[in-house]
Amino acid sequence: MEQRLKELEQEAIQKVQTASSLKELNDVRVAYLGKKGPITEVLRGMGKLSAEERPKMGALVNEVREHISAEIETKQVALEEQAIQEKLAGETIDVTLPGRPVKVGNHHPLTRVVEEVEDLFISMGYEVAEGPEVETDYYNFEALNLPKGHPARDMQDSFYITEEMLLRTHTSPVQARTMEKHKGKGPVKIICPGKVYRRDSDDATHSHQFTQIEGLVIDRNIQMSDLKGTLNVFAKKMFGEEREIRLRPSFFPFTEPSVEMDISCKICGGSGCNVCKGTGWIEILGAGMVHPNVLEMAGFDPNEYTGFAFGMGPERIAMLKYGIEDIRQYYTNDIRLLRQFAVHE
Ligand code: FA5
Repeated sequence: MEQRLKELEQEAIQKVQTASSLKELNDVRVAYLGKKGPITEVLRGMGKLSAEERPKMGALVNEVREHISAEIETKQVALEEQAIQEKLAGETIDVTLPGRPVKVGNHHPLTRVVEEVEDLFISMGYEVAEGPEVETDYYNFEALNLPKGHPARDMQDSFYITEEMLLRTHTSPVQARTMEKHKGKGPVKIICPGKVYRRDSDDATHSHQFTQIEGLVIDRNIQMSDLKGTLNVFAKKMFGEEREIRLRPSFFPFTEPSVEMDISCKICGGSGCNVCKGTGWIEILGAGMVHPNVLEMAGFDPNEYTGFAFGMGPERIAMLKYGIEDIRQYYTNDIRLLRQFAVHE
């Protein structure tokens, strides 16, 4: 029996020493020291021993069990330490490695132009106003001196939703809405960027959905010279100090007089080229003095107040600024075009 115990001790200790994980070690513990293990088995056979041998053998069994337990404990500490070291090694960070480059998005060229125009006008005391894209016939046309059946409605072919509702064809309805809110009291100084929709056939310079930025100023003694001065500041800030502007007579039912503004061609400096079709000038916006009928319909007294308004197409402006040749490039979202506008700051 003593011999058998010694063998079991040797065997168990060898297995403890070769255990490579805490689980394996626990399996050894259960196998040798557990209730169904061989040592317990030996204890059970002690009944057959003589009275003198029994305490001797009992002491030996305890000694073997303690020895195996002590070995297991020592191994357990070693395995736990090893596990910690492995975990630490796995989590080591090499702080000297170069960082992984983070791909940063950038603003769409149209967003950039809109924000640039907004910032400029905010710096001149304007507020940014907004209005709905699904608009009533009243604000899109009637409140702008374009009653039903007016021939000038044909200038802006429209997407109607019902008889009275349509997708706005320009940002000018925001003028009428803002003036109404002021209840006949000036001053009003707003800029209004937004999407507009027209039943135009898409080509290099036309889109059925595009962007406009509207400007409106109403106060006492506002004159055409204020409009011209404002547009001059705008043109020079957006396109450069050397650029000239030219106002040409035009027609809009909601302004009187009405003008279109041209800017001197950046490419040829005014001498005439393909881009400006040989004229030296490129048209970028429509503008004029707010029509007295429009003031009156919105609750302003035209004898007390005057104002000017303008509406520009940021697509056209961004084309000129960045040399984009086809308006459709804004909407196809080709990442190669967009990447050219990455700002590295
Ligand atoms: C208007 O829409 C007037 N509401 C502008 C205005 C406001 C005049 C206030 C007076 C006072 P017009 O239809 O010309 O005007 O459009 C203005 C600008 O929108 C044009 O100069 C052009 O840059 C742009 N635009 C017009 N149609 C399209 C289109 N289909 N695609 C892209 N841009 C367009």
